[in-house]
Amino acid sequence: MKFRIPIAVGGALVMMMATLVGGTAANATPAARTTGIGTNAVEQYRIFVHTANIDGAGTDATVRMKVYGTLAESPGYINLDNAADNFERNSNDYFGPFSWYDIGRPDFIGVYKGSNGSEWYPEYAQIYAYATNTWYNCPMNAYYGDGEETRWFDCP
Ligand SMILES: [Ca+2]
Ligand SMILES: [Ca+2]
Repeated sequence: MKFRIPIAVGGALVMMMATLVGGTAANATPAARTTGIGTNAVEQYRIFVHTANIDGAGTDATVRMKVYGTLAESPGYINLDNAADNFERNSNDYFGPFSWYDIGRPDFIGVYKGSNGSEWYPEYAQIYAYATNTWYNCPMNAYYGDGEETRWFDCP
């Protein structure tokens, strides 16, 4: 797991300290819609996951994802679920849109799989940022066993 040290200059440091005292902006749930690009602006994102076309790759387990960006992080681990039977073999699952404080460029993701479903083999995930109209690719090619597990993947 990687940790980032925020670089603050002058007033930005004061604002950051105020944010830390008053509540963590990066972890609060944004109320507003898109207001522009930059720290503390609220942006919209979508999450895409492709499960591999391999025998037994699909699962019904709970899956959650946290997106770590160059500016901030998604507000905790986002539960990835919709009306479809998600994370089946060779399936494409789209989630969102989600409103988060601007995370900058997606850097890496943390992906949690619960123990309430069988093993899972996701091939890759993509994070879509409406602000830049860009899909950011995060290769996974990871095998999750039956148990509860969190793994991290770069979005190069
Ligand atoms: Ca499923
Ligand atoms: Ca579902």
